[in-house]
Amino acid sequence: MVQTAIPFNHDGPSPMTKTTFQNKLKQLQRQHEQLVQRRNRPQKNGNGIFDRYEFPVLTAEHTPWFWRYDLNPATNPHLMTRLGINCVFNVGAMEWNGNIVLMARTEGWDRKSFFAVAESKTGVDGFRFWDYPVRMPELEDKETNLYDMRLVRHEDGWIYGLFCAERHDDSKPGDLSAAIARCGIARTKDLVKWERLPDLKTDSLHQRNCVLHPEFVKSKHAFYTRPMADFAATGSGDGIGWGLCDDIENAVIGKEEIIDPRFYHTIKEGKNGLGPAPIKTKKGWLHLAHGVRNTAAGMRYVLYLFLCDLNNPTKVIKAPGGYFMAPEGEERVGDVSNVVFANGWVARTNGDVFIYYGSSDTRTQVATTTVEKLLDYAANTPEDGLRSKVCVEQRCRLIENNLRRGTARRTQALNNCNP
Ligand code: M1P
Repeated sequence: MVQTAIPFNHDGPSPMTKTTFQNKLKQLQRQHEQLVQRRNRPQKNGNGIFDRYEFPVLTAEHTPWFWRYDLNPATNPHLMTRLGINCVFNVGAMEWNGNIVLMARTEGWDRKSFFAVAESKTGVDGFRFWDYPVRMPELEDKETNLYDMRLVRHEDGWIYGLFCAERHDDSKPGDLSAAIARCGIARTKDLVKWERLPDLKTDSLHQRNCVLHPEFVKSKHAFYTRPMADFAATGSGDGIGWGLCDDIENAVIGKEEIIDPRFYHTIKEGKNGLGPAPIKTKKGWLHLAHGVRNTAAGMRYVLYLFLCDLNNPTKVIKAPGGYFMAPEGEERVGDVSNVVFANGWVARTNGDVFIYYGSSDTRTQVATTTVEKLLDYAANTPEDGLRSKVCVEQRCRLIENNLRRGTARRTQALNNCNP
């Protein structure tokens, strides 16, 4: 049988008409407005320590559509996404003229992260990005990627941003995954124009999760660090460090003191790192940090809290055991699953606290609480017993007190915890 050639049009269907283009554009704008204006409510049945919220506060879809689409029908007749955004997570945070601003780690489809500011009145919803992302100046030794900014309003009058500046490790030319993490430092007065300072110098090969203490200590700028021998491997660092530097414009830390070490069979067995800058309270410096352990399914990141002496920020005075927050529900799934990570929180003058956390390296969530509740949590949560036997005894003491007070009913005639 003779086959007749089927006419084939390589150009495919013709581009949208002007009206279809305009309609699609309007729909995009409508959907975006609905998302940004969506109200966010606390979830019911919280744990008493903090309230989670129904929706994430920032996602890739919260970025303005004009960051992602070429809106000219002549150059983008199909109204295609041109520069996609993959995720928005791990935000720095601070108060800004009565509002709350988040310095978001915004990652494109190309895997590169950059910083962008989103602002809201309420702190739990209505976050809108400023028109342009941050144009962070580069150093001569240009980094490939930057992320996880901690924003600090320092008593020297500047707002500092400390972040991870990542470069390829050129001493291993054959290994495309070999990278070096350094602590980038920049400062600003308006969050738009940034002055880049040299990266922090320490004896450690890698530095991530570095944070500037908001006050001078012994008239010097003080840094929380996280020295590691490997870019990411668990077990390659000792814990959260501390050091003073003489000159923030050329920051060098000679000696790092480990103030919060890793520990076997705890939530920070593999590695840990400080979150945002600490909140100053009457009872001490309140810290939020992340702890990592290895599992058969990969690393699990949770958040924990601790309190340091007001007059000696290197001295941990309260260390509640276990995690403060672990990933739940949809938070558990994303580009890097089973992760909660926080590098931003805001304490209002009325004592309200907004905790911003990235879930599974994909989106940004909020939880609210108060300074009073966090101090109660820090003071009254027992320390990690470090052994199952001690942990059972802690729990039995709690049970015993509750049963004795008659606030809980016995389910058994015999109290099997009593000696
Ligand atoms: O992927 C989880 C996290 O991994 C890193 O944190 P750490 O240095 O403590 O392992 C960071 O890349 C962080 O951004 C990320 O959320």
